[in-house]
Amino acid sequence: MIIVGEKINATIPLVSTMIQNRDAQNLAALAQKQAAAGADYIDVNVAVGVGSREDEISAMKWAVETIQKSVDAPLCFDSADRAILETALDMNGDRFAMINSVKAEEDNLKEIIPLAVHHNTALIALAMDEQGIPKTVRDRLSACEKIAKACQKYGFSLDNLFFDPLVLPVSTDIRQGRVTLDTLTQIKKNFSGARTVMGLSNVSYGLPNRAGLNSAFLHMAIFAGLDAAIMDPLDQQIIGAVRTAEVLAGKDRHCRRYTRTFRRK
Ligand code: THG
Repeated sequence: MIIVGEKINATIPLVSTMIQNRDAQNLAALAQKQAAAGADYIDVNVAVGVGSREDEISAMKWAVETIQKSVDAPLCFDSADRAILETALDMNGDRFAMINSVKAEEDNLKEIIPLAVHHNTALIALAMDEQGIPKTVRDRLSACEKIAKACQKYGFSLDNLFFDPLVLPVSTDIRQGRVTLDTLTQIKKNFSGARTVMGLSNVSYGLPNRAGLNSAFLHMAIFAGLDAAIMDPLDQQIIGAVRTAEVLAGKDRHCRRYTRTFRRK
């Protein structure tokens, strides 16, 4: 499984402060710790929510420069704003990267997919459209269909696409766990070559025993065809769940990663 480390995200108060203070030492450490814990990509979201778009552009430039100096892992640029993504990709240079994300909305597809083509990146596509996150599997698949058509139109290979079925809290709608899992299954069935990714922790929002729920959901999702997860690689319980699921789903030859993870303890 591909692990995208989620910790460099301005919605986390300590990280927001780091970004605003241009605290390079702690930001670099956060990138290094995630890479050492097994993150294949480092997600980068610098939208602190105060200041102008120019401020966010300047924060992204600084963050990419700082993180690149400290880790070799490719970065996953997390923004809905084309200007921010463009800045990040220009700073990123020749290194491989991932764009997070595009959705099934005409203007957004037209802005983001050509950017991914131009910079030869991987791309996360959200199973949603201009009206938001659909409640049903069928409508989420329609959004994916629209995105796949746009990829074909702009010459972006599905081999570099990661569909995100989207995760909503089961505390507000008990059907949502199944909707995500069934959407995953359908995506793998309908779009050959495309891979899947999701942000894990939203499922357990508002409930106790979050790590337990997140781990169980990860097991089910890997069985349904999940290829990548945006998650906290510093959380030992979740990393344990990843390695355990890989073994049981037949995705860890000779149980190597599993043994390496649990022998150390
Ligand atoms: N899909 C895609 N991108 C996404 C999401 C998704 N990007 C944002 C988000 N969802 C995933 N990223 C985060 C980042 C931080 C936290 C949650 C999701 C977070 N972290 C707390 C912390 O580190 O302090 C707590 C971590 C925990 O308890 O597990 O809240 O769905 N494409």
